[in-house]
Order: sequence, then C-alpha cells, then structure tokens
Amino acid sequence: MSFKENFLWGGAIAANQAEGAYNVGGKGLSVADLKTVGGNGKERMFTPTIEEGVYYPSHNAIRFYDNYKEDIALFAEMGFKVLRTSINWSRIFPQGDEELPNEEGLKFYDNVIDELLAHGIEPLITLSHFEIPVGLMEKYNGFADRRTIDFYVNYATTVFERYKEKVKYWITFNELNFGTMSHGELTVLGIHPHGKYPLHKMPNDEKTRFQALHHTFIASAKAVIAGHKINPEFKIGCMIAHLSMYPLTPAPADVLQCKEYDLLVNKFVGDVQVKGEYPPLIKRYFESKGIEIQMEAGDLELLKSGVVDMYKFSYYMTLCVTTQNGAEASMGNLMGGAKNPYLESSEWGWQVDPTGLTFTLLDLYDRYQVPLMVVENGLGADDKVEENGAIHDDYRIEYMRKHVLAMKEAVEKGVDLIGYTMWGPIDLISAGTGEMKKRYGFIYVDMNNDGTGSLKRSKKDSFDWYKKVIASNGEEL
Ligand code: BGP
Repeated sequence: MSFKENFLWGGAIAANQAEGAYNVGGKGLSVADLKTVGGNGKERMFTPTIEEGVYYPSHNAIRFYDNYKEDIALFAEMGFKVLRTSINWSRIFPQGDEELPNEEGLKFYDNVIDELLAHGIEPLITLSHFEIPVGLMEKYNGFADRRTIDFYVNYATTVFERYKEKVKYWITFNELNFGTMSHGELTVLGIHPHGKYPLHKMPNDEKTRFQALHHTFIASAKAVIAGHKINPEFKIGCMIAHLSMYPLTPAPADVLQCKEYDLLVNKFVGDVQVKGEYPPLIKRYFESKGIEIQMEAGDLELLKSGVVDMYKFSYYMTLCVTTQNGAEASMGNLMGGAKNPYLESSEWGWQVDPTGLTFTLLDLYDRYQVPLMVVENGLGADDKVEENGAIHDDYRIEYMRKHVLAMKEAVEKGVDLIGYTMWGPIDLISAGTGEMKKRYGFIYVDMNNDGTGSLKRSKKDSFDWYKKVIASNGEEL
C-alpha cells in the first residue's frame, strides 16, 4: 500500500508572506501589513498605522506579485501537482465592506491561476490566511461583530463565482484554531490588539474571542454552503494547525491535562467544521468560565449543513503537556509546551517528530473519517550559500524524507490521505517572526532580514530531491 495514484504533491505559500505589492493595484491594508519583524522565536509586533522608517516585511515580501511566472515555472519543474496559495482579501475588497470587488485585484489572481493551470498545477486556494482587511478591524473589531460574517461571505462568493471553472480545492480560514488563543485574535479574528474600536466597545477578553470564533464558524459554514451551490464539485476544507501533544509523564494528571488541551486547542475547532457541532465537553468548559456564546436562531443548523468536505492541517512539531512546575520549556508553532526528552529541536526550537505525524494522521482519521491533507509541513532553517552558490540543505531533505515516510506508514494503516503541500517551497517571510532567514524552501531567495538582497531565485539541493519524490509518487526518498 502506498500513496494514491493521483496523490496531490506540492507546496504551500500565503499571499502576505510572498506577494509584496501591499499597496499596488487598489489593494487595501490587511492586518499582516501592519506587522513588523520580531526576534528569534518572538512574536511579530503590530503597529496600528504605518510609520516612516519602520520595516514591514509583508510590504515587499519576495515579490511573488511580479515574479509569479518565474516561481510557478520552478514549481512546475519540480513536478508540482498542486500549489496552495491564498487570495489576499484586501486586494479584492480593499476596506472589506464594499459591495463590489476591486477588478484589478481579481485580475492578478486570474493571472496566477491561469499560469498554474497552464503548467498543469491544480490551485488550492485559502480565502483568509492571516489576512483580514484593516478596515474591518477598525470599523467592526473584525469577527467580534457579526456583520463581518456577511462581508466574508460576499468576498468568498465573489471569488467562488470567478474561479468556479478553474479552482476545485478551497480552504475557508488558515489555522482557525489559532482563534482559541489570545495571540490569534488579530491574525485570524481581526480583533484590534490595542483595544481601540470606535464602534464597538468590546473588551479583548476570552468571551469576545470565543464569540468572534463562533462568527468565523458561521462564516465558514455559509461559505461552504454557497460554494457547493456555485459548483457542487468544489472540495472545501477546514485548516487546523494541529498542535499534537503528549503527556510529559504517565502521571494521570498529565494525561488528563493533555486530553483537555487537545480538545480546546485542536479538536474543538475541527469538530465544529467537520461534524458541524460544538463538542459537548467544550460547552461545559465555557460554562465553567462564564462564557456564553450568543447564537442566532438557525446558527446550529447552519453549522450542520455547512460542514467541510475534508480536513486539512499543518504539522511541524509536537509538544508535551504537564501539570508539574519547573519542566523545561520548548518553543513551537503558535504555542510551546514542555520539552520532550526524546526529540531534537530545529534552530527555532520546534521539536521535530515524524512519528508524531503518523500518530496525528491516525488520531484524526479515527475521529473524523473524512479525507485528510497535510497542507503545511517543513523545516525552518538558516541556510548557508556556498561560494559557488550551492546550498546543501541535507537537514531539510532528512526532515522531509522522515515525514513522507511517516505519512506512508499512516496510509498503510488505512488513513485516507489525499495530498501533501509542504510549507514554503520558495523561501518567504516567516509568519511567526517576520524574518527572512527562517527559510523553508527548495528555492532560495536572495533576501535578508532587513529586506535587502537581489531577490534572485536559486535551487537548493532539496529541489532535485523533491522532484524525484514527486516523480516516483513518494517511492524514491
Ligand atoms: C503556520 C502558518 C504559515 C507559516 C508556518 C511556519 O502557522 O500557517 O503561514 O508561516 O506556520 O511558521 P513560521 O513562519 O513562523 O516559521
């Protein structure tokens, strides 16, 4: 048993981390455009307005906006079957609440999608990848206000209609479970981080956050329903940052805590989008915290009829959970945890765990029994360019080989896995830190942390390796 014949091999990028041209072609500002560079492993800083002399990594990114033809040609050379990218909402609706879309923004995505199709690459489009128009944040406090649902659905419907003959695979929100955490408020929910919202004086607290998250659930469900009406062949997925976790010790208290965190951080959002209902245990959790989700009549039915067709997730690392004080800490994607003594970590402190991917695939398939797709996975590393221009990223090849083997093992055990889009096939801006030197790509981009560099693209050793993996459908590793 191995990967399916039509297994979707490819890579994933996101508009704000790749495109640049943040104010070109009628584009409005998105929340990502107000974020500056952070430090190693530290969160990126948000400034409410653009200040002269401050460096905002998304403003130029790696100029995919101008280079998309060259970049797509390189993806095609590796044999990509699929490219996951996002549409930047604020290119289409610059303020977020306009009735009619910005034609110039759509034109750019017409070109990108046509270019992909011309190379036989299937587009997989994320509607919101950490990109909510700043206008919606300022006027409505993002998804804290129910009206934002309609703006999102109008945007989704606009692009579904436009690309109904060209795009089959969609994701409604990137890493929506990030919305369960306080630092996801701005990024996925569009809630103003400094508590300044002229129209709605809602506090930035857990109640607001979970209310806003409920609104994204409704927005996602309405988009799924609308999408299936526009084209019943659409395959629309959720996207969860699966933060797989283990109890640090077999102490029952650690095991119990781990189970509870897994529900709150991973399974809650997955259940709502895949099963169409709030899991019963999360309702109790909310009650215990005095959180009451305001629902309108019909919300529960909407969640049920707007379930996604497949479960898509990102997987980079695992973390450990413990009730004990003083355990050594580790960094991670979106959240850290206790350090696992059995695992090595990346340069950015993320614990590398291929077996954890097999475990996660089994866990998810057992729970949901819908097709799964790994839509992000990879190793962020500070690559060195040799004098002759070569980049020997054998550590990346090693990381990916082990993760592909881990997927294969899950497939052998019966998991329905339909594809793999590794993260950042071309170096791009880090979402977590805004750095450029945290590189994931098979393609090197000559650009530095401060935005200087020629932007020239060159192949790393991993480029040919991945080409071979795709050509052999995951057999030659
Ligand atoms: C995910 C995001 C991506 C991506 C990736 C790697 O959480 O969906 O946008 O950037 O993580 O994270 P980082 O860029 O912080 O290394």
